Amino acid sequence: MQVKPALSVLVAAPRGFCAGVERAIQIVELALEKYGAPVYVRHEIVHNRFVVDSLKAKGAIFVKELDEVPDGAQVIFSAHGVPKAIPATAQERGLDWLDATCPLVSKVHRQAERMVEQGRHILFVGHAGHPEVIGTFGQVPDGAMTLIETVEDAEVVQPPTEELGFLTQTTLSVDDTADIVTTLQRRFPSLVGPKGEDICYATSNRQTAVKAIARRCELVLVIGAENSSNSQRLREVAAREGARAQLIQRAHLIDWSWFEGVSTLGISAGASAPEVLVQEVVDALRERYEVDVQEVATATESVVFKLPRGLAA
Ligand code: 2E6
Ligand code: F3S
Repeated sequence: MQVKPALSVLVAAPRGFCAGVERAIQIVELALEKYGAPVYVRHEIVHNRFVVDSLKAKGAIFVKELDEVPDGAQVIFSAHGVPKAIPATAQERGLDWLDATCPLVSKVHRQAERMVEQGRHILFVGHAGHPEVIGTFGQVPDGAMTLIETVEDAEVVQPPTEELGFLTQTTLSVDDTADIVTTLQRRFPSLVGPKGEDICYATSNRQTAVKAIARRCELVLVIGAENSSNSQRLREVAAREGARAQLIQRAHLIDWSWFEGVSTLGISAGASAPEVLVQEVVDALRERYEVDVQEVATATESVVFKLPRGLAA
């Protein structure tokens, strides 16, 4: 029998599902139980194909826009949040809707409204086109918010007033955001905003954890989807620590040529990636290597969010 080569595997903790993702998936599952299939979901409930396919198998129908939802149907808004116009349109159409927006995204929505009430223009740090950014822009009137994506944007932005606030997307790079916010604060000393930024606990804990393993690894695999902002940030953080880093959705997408010269591999998973997919990767590794798995924990998490009224037990 051929002897398998040795591979040391460091698994980051925390990784994978956050409280907002757990809640969003539970909302779809409970709605299916309560109302029966089909239940419509506007946008991927969270950015993970495996999660979406599992819910489809239980009777969820995923649509891009509300006009694809038939009259009288039950519709759920994804964890990333929606512009105010979406529930308003659902209401007008008499649709029954549930909101799976993560409470930490909703908190940013309320901060945005408050800043506008105070007469402030908002500098919003985030990534263009992301559904969370579209949802947060949709909380305030057109022109009340300017998107800042980079330090360069922060250096050149010319806001319409000196009464300014800043807010951020929840899934940004902690380090890049600190640079952007510092630049904004230097240019606009009276800028008001959250303490630090609005990056959520799960995003920042996962970045700290992947940093801790990446500096000890030649290669880091992040389990997550291409369209998952927090997963993309984990891959970037690992790469900045000097490891080669790859984002993969499933074990069969591993390219084994990545493993040339690798004696220590790191694994993490985005907030929308289920643990079963991490175990699938570890199982695939065991088929080729004599694997020594060690979990490296930099924090523990105990956050749980309440379900919407009407669905809670
Ligand atoms: C809602 C808000 C934040 O792309 P992104 O990282 O935002 O989203 P997912 O679905 O990959 O992660 C969970 C999530 C939902 N994060
Ligand atoms: Fe919410 Fe953060 Fe997860 S904003 S959905 S707790 S990644």
